[in-house]
Order: sequence, then structure tokens, then C-alpha cells
Amino acid sequence: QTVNIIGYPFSIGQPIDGVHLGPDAMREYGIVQRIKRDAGRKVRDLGNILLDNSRKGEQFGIVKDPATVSAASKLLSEKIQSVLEDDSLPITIGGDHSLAIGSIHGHTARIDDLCVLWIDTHADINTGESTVTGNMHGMPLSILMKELEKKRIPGFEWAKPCMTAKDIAYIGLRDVDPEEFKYIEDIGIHMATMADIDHHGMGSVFERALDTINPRRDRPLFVTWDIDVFDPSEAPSTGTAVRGGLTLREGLHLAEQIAKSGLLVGFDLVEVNPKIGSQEDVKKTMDTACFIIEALLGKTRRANVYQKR
Ligand code: DIR
Ligand code: MN
Ligand code: MN
Ligand code: MN
Repeated sequence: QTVNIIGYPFSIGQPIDGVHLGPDAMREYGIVQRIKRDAGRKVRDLGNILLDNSRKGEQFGIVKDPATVSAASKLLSEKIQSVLEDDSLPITIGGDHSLAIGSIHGHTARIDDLCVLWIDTHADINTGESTVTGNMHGMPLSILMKELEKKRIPGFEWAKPCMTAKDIAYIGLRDVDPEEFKYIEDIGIHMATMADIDHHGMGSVFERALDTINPRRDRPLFVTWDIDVFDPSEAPSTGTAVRGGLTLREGLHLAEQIAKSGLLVGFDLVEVNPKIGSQEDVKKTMDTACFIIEALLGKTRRANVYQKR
């Protein structure tokens, strides 16, 4: 299956300049070559989606620029659907995490019975009522979840809510807003926090997450991976870094287990911001991202050989 890289150069879901440069920075760093060489996969780079990435100052309550976010997400959903039509594996490189609206919507439109792992420091399930920042990268799940349909902000009518609590699990949380926690509990989404990873280990946390959303291991799996789930020592160049995150080894184990499941149908890697930190910080962050992308695509630490597929 050919890997199709989609760049999503978008930063309007959050306030810090630079995250829209993530996809091109990753290309320049060599992501395409690394996937070919180290993961042994066929790759096609589809380039960047052409997005309106200018701030209009439009607001719904305190939510910033929802119409711009909606228009961009719609383009991604359509792109994902056309890639899946081709029987290819789409990977979307962000860009801020509001892109998950488009990527998950696009996947559910083409793939029956999809389930999702949300790998992040943050829960990204704020609604127009609960958001403290007004940043839409903290809100994509409130657009996608059927249980929150009544609390949806307007402007996303093209994207019918397509997920329920039994379709999604979190891994890596450590900075959840109180109102978000209420939603998660009310709706009943499975969450594995950093504390759970400390206590049980990543292997067991991953199996439990799948036991919850994919007990027979027969549902296609989509992964949306926010680079800020890593400890800032591994991924400093991101907009909302929080100490106490994943080590590279924990991340690799998770990514390898996901690949080994054979269920993966697509994924996102988001929130790499090449304008944050020193050159060395940026390099390290992109290196971490490359490690994870390769592992999700089948590279393991057993030996520097790969299976032909
Ligand atoms: C916070 C931060 N919960 C918000 N969210 C972030 O703005 O709603 N998500 N940084 O990645
Ligand atoms: Mn996120
Ligand atoms: Mn995050
Ligand atoms: Mn325990």
C-alpha cells in the first residue's frame, strides 16, 4: 500500500506563528527519504493542501476564526476521501490539531466502523461553552462527537458528527481542562493518562485501550498523534509543551504496537512548529516525529531490515 503524504500548512486553530511551516520543514528534514529507506515503504508526496491561512478576526463567542478552520478542514476531508478511494494510506502532517476534524471526518466517510486513538497531552474536546482560550485546536472532538452534537459551534454543517465514545480512546493525557474532564466522564471516553502509563507501562495501556474500543481487533484504526504528547526534552518545538510527557522509547513502543496490530488505515502527526526554540530544538522535534512516523509505518528496533510489502 502506497503511503500518501498530505501537508496541511495551517495555524489558525491556535495563536502561535509557525506551525503552518511544519509540513515543509519535515520534507526538508527528509521525512520522505526516511520512510522509503528505513520503513521500506512506497511513498507519494501529494504536497500541501492550498489553504486560506489568514486570520479574519471572526469569532463565535470567544472561539477564534471558526469559519476559516471549517473551510480548511473540509478540504482535508475531501482530500483524505480521494486518497482512500485509491486504496492508499493517507498520512497528514500538520499544521495545528484542528485538522483532525477533516482527517477523521474523511476517514469515517470512506471506512466503516473506524476507531481512533487520540495520542496527546490534551483532550481537545472543548466546546464553545467550555473553551478558555478560544483556540480551535483544543476543540476538534466537540465537532466530531455525536454526544456533543447539541453543543456544536455553527459553521461545520458539512461534517455530520461521526464518532461516539465507544469509537475513541485517549493515550498520554496530562493537561485536561476541568470542563473537558466532565465531558469525558459524562460521555464515557476511555482515557489513559501519563499516570496510567507510569503505573502500568505503555504496552499494557495500549492493550487496554484496544480492549475498550476494538475488543476483537477487527475494527480499522486511525491514529491522530500530537507531537506535544512527548516530553519537551524530546519535542521542544511545539506550541503547548507540558513537562512530564512520553519518552521517545514509550512513543516508539506505542507506534510499533500500533503498526504490529495491522489495523492502521491512516494517521496524523501534528503541532510541530519549526519557529519555536533553537535550530537544535527544531531538529530534535522533527527527528522525534520522523521516528514515530517510521515506526507507525512498520519500522522496528529488531534489526535494520524491513519487510517488503
Ligand atoms: C487547551 C489547550 N485545552 C485549549 N489545548 C491544546 O486551548 O483548549 N491542545 N494545546 O493541543
Ligand atoms: Mn492536540
Ligand atoms: Mn496537545
Ligand atoms: Mn492501577
